[in-house]
Amino acid sequence: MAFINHKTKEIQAKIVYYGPGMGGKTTNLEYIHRNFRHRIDSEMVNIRTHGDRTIFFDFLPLEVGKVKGFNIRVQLYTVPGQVMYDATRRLVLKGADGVVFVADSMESRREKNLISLKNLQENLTSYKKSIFKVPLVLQYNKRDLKDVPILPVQIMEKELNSRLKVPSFEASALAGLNVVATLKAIISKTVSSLGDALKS
Ligand SMILES: Nc1nc2c(ncn2[C@@H]2O[C@H](COP(=O)(O)OP(=O)(O)O)[C@@H](O)[C@H]2O)c(=O)[nH]1
Ligand SMILES: [Mg+2]
Repeated sequence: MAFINHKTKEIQAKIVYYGPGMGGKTTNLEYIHRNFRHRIDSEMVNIRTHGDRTIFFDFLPLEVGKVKGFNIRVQLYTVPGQVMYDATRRLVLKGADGVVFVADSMESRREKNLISLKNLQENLTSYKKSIFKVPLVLQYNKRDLKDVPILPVQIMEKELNSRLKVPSFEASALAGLNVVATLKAIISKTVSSLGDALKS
């Protein structure tokens, strides 16, 4: 559950970018940081974990405004992708209010996407959360690639999203295609789920 400050009337929500290593999570956040600098009130914090990067920074989305008199502040995080960093990954996932799963469209990463999605499910389960209930969107990244084979979107939908049935976006984090659409979708899902939680 998000951090609620009753004094300042502020809710701090945590959104985590998850997915296989090298899929484009950090590139998503770098694009957001570059293009929304005026709305970001902290410098990008960049923690190196032996070559991989776990990044987080505060983000204050305008569209969200208030929910029940509370200002919503969103923090975006990425996790390290490599299998060996599962402990770090699980720690970053802790308390996540929303998750973006960044899948790699490269054919050669097909299996890696499946393994990572399964790992997300297991790590959510370890926090007694269900992948079917957590606010989640999928991003099929690297659609811009021309020199290497990429998977048709229909196949990615079938393999990754046939049971989840969450919003999905074809994207290029490198070119900035649908990076913001992905972000808006997860913010909207996260905020409405927080709104529901506040009601109950
Ligand atoms: N062609 C292409 N390359 C990308 C895209 N997104 C990320 N990359 C590249 O993929 C590599 C891994 O990206 P990174 O964001 O560090 O992946 P992460 O491990 O998921 O954080 C880098 O060389 C990026 O430049 C994309 O949309 N298109
Ligand atoms: Mg990264």
